[in-house]
Amino acid sequence: MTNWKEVDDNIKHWIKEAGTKIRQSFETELTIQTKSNRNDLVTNIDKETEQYFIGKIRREYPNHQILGEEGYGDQLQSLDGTTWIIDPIDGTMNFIHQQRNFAISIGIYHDGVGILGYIYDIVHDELYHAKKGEGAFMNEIKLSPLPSVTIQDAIIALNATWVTENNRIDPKILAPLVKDVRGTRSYGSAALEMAYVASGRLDAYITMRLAPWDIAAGKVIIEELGGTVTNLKGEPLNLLEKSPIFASKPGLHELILKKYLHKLV
Ligand code: 2AM
Ligand code: CA
Repeated sequence: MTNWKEVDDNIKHWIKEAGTKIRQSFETELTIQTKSNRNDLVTNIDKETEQYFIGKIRREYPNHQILGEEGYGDQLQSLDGTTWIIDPIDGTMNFIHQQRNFAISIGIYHDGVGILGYIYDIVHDELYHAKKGEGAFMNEIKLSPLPSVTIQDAIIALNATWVTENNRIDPKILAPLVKDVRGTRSYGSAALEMAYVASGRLDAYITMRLAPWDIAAGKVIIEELGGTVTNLKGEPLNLLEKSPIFASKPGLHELILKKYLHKLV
């Protein structure tokens, strides 16, 4: 049996240590490479941070599986057993260009069920964390269950890409939502955008194609607060695949599905 309290203590310690190293890297020159396209970036710090976590996990928990964005973990066939899903830096473009608006994201699942979630905003020293059934926190502040909100009063996170010509969604579907809400924001880090839904800074977040490591932690934290994380049709996510994401306060989720997203085929 896994001692989740011990896992929680270990992760918090490792995340803070990794955060300190990342902050120190601001003083050094980054090695930057591209992956799938010229805007899909990775640095030596992304790679070193993932290797740091994997080294720690392998030593303490040799029977656990690891899925990491930079590929130093395992090739997962299923979510059976305990699985760590890690993004060493979510928002790498922001890390490189802005030195802010990026985060470490770690979710731990047992037999496919989210147990622990951590999103660490290194620059602001804000650690969002949750354990299933035991509450969600920002640092030591307990977060409140998410209340509902009307569309007119909502601030949603949405990238402008999705209301212009693109090859993932008809821009006519989300443009009316953008007009109807109080405001839109785009931070460029899925993990932080989900942490902001959890903390109430945002009311919902919609995006078209995220990987499991972008959302594994955020899903645990938001769901612990009564929020909902699905694909754009309101269906459950498969954490072994890339997927569109719709994370929201509870009542708002149904309102947006019914009024705007039902047009998706
Ligand atoms: P990353 O920085 O870890 O790559 C940017 O809008 C958000 O989308 C970030 O969370 C970013 O994560 C993620 N992202 C960028 N390119 C992606 C890709 N090709 N597949 C999945 N997620 C991606
Ligand atoms: Ca990343």
